[in-house]
Amino acid sequence: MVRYDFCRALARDAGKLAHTAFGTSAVSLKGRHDVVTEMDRKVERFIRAALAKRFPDDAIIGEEDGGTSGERLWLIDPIDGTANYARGLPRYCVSIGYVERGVPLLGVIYDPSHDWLYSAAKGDGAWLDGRRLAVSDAADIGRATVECGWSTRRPAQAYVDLLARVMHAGAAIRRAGSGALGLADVAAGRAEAYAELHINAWDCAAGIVLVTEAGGFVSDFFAGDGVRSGNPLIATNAALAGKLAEIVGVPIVR
Ligand code: LIP
Repeated sequence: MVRYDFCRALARDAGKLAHTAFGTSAVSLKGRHDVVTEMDRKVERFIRAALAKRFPDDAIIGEEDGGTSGERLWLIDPIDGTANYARGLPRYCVSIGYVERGVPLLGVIYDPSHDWLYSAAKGDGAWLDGRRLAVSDAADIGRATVECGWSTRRPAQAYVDLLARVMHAGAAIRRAGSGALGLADVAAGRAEAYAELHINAWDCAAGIVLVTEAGGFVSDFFAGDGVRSGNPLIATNAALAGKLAEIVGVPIVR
């Protein structure tokens, strides 16, 4: 598991770098409510350089500098939850996913604010540091918490309609600004589901491996052109998969 060991150490090192400018990094806008900081770009360059040196034939796609896909592909979000990071809110992470021939194999998410390292490799389980993770076993949507990720990539009304469906189903909603940490929470059983009408591959590739290795179910994010164009996403447990698929309007696979 050379790549697994390497990216766990790399995510932690990248997170330590990110935290040196927590809440103080220069901020600019890529679009409405789409924040980027100087440190986002610096951390992505740091991660790219390390991966390119160690695995020169692998492809890399990152949120800030893009890239082209390949059989061996790293998907990087240098700072997920940038809007929180920029304002000094301790809810952000480094997310590194690895996909081989279209199959998500590795996921590492590092939360520098808590020094928490989430990691998962296909077939090896999902972990928070040394603790094994498992999704919630809740089966009642009326007792569930569903994090509904949001961005301006879909119309506001579509998001409002999603919230209405989730709440009318009886669930509590959460929106905490980091899709990767929202997926880590599902893997850790801290939320029953994560749903988003559109999310990018760099945001969710690592979290998808975490959730499935923690016994959860996800929608087929990598179908079609998911790697380059993103897709809707649901991540939840077996008991609620059908209900979430109905609420969000997206089929769920394993
Ligand atoms: C985040 C994504 C997610 C969205 C958040 C935020 P970023 O990405 O993980 O899709 O719900 O609002 O956009 O921009 O912080 O890396």
